Amino acid sequence: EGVGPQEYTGIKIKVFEWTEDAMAQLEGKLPQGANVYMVAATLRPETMYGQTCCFVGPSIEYGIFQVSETDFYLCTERAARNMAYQKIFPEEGKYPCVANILGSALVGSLVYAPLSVHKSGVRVLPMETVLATKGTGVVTSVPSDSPDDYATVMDLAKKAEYYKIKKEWAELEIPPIIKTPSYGDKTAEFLVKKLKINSPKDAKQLAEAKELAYKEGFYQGIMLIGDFAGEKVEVAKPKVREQLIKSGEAFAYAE
Ligand code: A2H
Repeated sequence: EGVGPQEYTGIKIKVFEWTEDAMAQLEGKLPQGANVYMVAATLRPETMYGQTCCFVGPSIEYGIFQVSETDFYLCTERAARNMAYQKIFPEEGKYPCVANILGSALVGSLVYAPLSVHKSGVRVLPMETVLATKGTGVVTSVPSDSPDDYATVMDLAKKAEYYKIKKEWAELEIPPIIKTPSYGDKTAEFLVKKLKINSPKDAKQLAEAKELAYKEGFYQGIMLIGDFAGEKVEVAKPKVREQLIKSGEAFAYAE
């Protein structure tokens, strides 16, 4: 990536229904009433209204790390270690792990994505292209504005049986979040079609789409939803980030 640190927003996505598989693996490892948050690293906090699912790498190993008496973060160990040097855990350099779990065991869990229009929750779904070496290993899905996310949800819906998921989990409504002069109000869909992207594995075209979407969204985009509707993305982005951090639904995370 570019020079200097990447300033992510760590979005706290609370688990409120584990899969049976996850429940069996976590049995006895979490205290009664524990809050577990999957932490998704994003560069686009202003798009969080459009979250439709939460991606994990099915073969990535995650840890569950204790941040307070009652609260736990689910992410890669690598990310937890970084967080421990950014005052995210109470004791500098410490990130107590209470359990490990494979991404595939989390697929199907019901989670609450802050700010999302889908208030009754979204599902954890598999994304093969999640890198264990970047961010937290958890990626929140915003198919209106991320070409990767759009290509992935389309593929998941098309091959639901193969992925062992319910088709409808990948087919939550995609609300328009940002409008731009070149791509309309569904930037990702527009670019995926324009660049003839057929699969989440079309890495080269997706990289191009990502670049175009980011530039146009950031410099030309206007918010269509939320407290900053009508404002430029450039202006709204730090405001949405601040709001999420103030409400305790997110924190700053750099790497
Ligand atoms: B972004 P950079 Cl709406 N593996 O968030 C693969 N992708 C990852 C990841 C990982 N381990 N960790 C984070 N990401 C994704 C929103 C979004 C993002 C939108 C549009 C573009 C976009 C919703 N998904 O990213 O390599 C996350 O997806 C394109 C720049 O560190 C994160 O922001 O530059 C972004 O990639 C971080 O990518």
